[in-house]
Amino acid sequence: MQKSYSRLLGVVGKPNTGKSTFFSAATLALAEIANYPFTTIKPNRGIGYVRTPCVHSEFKVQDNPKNSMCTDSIRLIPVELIDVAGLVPGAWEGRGLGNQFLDEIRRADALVHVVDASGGTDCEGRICKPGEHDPLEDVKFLEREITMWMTSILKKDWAKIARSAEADKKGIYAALEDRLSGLGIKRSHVSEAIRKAGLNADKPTVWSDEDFERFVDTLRRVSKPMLIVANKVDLPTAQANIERLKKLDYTVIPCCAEAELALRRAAEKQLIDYKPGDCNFQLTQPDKLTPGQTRALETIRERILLPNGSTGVQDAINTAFFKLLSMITVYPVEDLEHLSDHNGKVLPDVYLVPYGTTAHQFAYIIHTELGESFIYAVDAREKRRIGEDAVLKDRDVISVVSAKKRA
Ligand SMILES: Nc1nc2c(ncn2[C@@H]2O[C@H](COP(=O)(O)OP(=O)(O)OP(=O)(O)O)[C@@H](O)[C@H]2O)c(=O)[nH]1
Ligand SMILES: [Mg+2]
Repeated sequence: MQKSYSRLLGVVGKPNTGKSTFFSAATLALAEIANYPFTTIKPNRGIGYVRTPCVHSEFKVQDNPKNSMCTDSIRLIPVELIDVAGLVPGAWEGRGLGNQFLDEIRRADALVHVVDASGGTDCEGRICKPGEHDPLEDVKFLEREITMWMTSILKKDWAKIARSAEADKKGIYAALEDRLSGLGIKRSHVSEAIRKAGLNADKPTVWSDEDFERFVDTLRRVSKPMLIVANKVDLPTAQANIERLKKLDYTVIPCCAEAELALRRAAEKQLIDYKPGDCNFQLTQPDKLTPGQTRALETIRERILLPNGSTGVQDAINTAFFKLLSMITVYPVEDLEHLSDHNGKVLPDVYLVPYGTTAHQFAYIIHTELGESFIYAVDAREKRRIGEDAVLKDRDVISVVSAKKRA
């Protein structure tokens, strides 16, 4: 498979909530998991997958995936995940393991906040009586940590930034884009945050402290969109908390990371037939399982998969890309008749691109040269030409016609 992971998902939260378990389940990379805070110190990086029904069955062709995988008509598109150390209140000013871990998520496009929904770990991740800790507090705390971290980066030269933005006509968008590019924050994020916070972009010098705080908080929401993974749903105290978490302004995904990890490992050993995100599994080699393993798998089926529809791990990754980041999948092909590339590989690649991407922008995403020599594109489903400004749709199969023949 080709290696091009342009998207990064950050797995964040306080210690001991199951971040590394979620990460391992999603990537099958080995990460240390233990029932105490700060098990993870160095961040873990690995490859997880966005799951989408492949277009090959609709077009009635056999595909030869190159930049992704396809099993049973399910396309799995690689994305990078980073599992960082747990954050404790005050991390932004150096508490716990400090803010180096916030720095690890600079490049993240979106965040998955893993919460211990059972309320069995206190605000610093120490074990407490299940139900004793309120996970809603963890959501507030994490928002504050990230906002304060961004504030600390911006605050020290804010007066200078604001003055020079007004003086040299460069404007606040360009000034902030320069200052924040290291955090993966783009000009579009800055302008959206200023608009949503209702601030005057021409006069940043007159923003009050309160305006500045509102701006940074909005910028956090816009540039690091987040969903809540309500983990440990297998524990009895989780359900009531999940209902309460759902009242917050976030997408909440009930999850049992431990169950997903067990299923993925069993599938890897070919003991069960299970794909990430499936609502059920089949035992393929029941005689190879011990009675204990069979019982554990059946418990997962009855307590997690059947009532919840899935373990939640795959849903979280898909929701991050399709909902938080509003991405779509587009399949580029060169030969329209065979839906293949120039080597005859059928539907080799699929790209995750933001909704709103035009045919011309898509050509640039495939290759700068293809963008530069773009003439028009053809929609393989409708078999018709589309112009450079045509906005692509999810599951489009597109052939770009350019002035130059691609190497
Ligand atoms: N009951 C239950 N326990 C879980 C689940 N997921 C993880 N755990 C347990 O929670 C504990 C912490 O898991 P980790 O994955 O190490 O947590 P972490 O958030 O990475 O912890 P730090 O690295 O210390 O920040 C371990 O004992 C896991 O087995 C789950 O879905 N249900
Ligand atoms: Mg960990």
